[in-house]
Amino acid sequence: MTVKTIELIRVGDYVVEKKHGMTYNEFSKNHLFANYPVVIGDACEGWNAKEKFSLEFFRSTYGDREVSVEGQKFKLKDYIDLMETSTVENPAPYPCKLQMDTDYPELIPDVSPRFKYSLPDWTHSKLISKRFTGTAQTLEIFFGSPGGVFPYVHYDYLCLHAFITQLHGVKEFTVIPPSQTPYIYQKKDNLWVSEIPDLKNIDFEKYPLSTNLTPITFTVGPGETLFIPCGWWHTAHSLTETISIAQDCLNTSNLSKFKKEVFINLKKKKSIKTELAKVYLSTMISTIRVLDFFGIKKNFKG
Ligand SMILES: O=C(O)CCC(=O)C(=O)O
Ligand SMILES: [Fe+2]
Repeated sequence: MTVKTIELIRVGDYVVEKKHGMTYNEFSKNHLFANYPVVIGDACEGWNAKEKFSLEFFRSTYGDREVSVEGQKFKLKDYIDLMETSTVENPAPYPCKLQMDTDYPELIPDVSPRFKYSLPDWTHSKLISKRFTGTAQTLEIFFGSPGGVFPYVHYDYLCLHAFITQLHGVKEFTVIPPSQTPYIYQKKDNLWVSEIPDLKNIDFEKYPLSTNLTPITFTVGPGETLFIPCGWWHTAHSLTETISIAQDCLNTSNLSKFKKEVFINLKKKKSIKTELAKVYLSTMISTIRVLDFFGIKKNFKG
């Protein structure tokens, strides 16, 4: 099947395309290894979650579960009530996230089969010890509502790739290429987070280099999946009530950058143990590259 481009979002030299019917080959060449974003129009076809994951479903099935949103604790049903009255002027706190792997594993079949574009993925491989991935959350459900703004501009922790699928509602995303990192004012202690609080209202006196930024803003709607490659700065806000699935991914295409990020974290505590950890990680990464070579080859047929 040939790729059908349905829409182009052009900002300066940058174009983010929306594509249907993309082969793995096309994705791998023009997006995964080119490290270039794309909106995939049909990645989640076949997921039960498209029909099943409604606010009503979460209210009736998990309403009494506790969620923590921006430091505040809610019962999920009370948070959903807040979503329904959220406005730009008086927004519900955001983001409300559910960790699927640990807290809602029974819902994973509803976001399966995992789409081919996000495979292979080694984030949970035994070869990559949890010591390196630490607090990285790699499969989450997000609830949002009008006025709900992601609290910071960032690239995903440890340079993982992100796939964000809109099951319901519309989100506006802004992305900035990694080449513009010198203008983003990285936080000294968290290099993956920008100091600039709001890309739409930048204080150019405080952040003079940011005049060089060319943010690309576009919307992602129901059934669409945004691929945010590693190192791309981004943020998002909900234009309507939204339910999204965010999934991270690690493979040959981002292993080197992942390793660099892990080494930066390890450098904070210098010891023989961390030096050994570095050698161990390097060996595991070489092993994954070999395994991936065969795995990726398999996907090329798709
Ligand atoms: O959908 C959003 O609000 C952005 C989520 C995101 O970028 C993240 O969790 O890393
Ligand atoms: Fe992110």
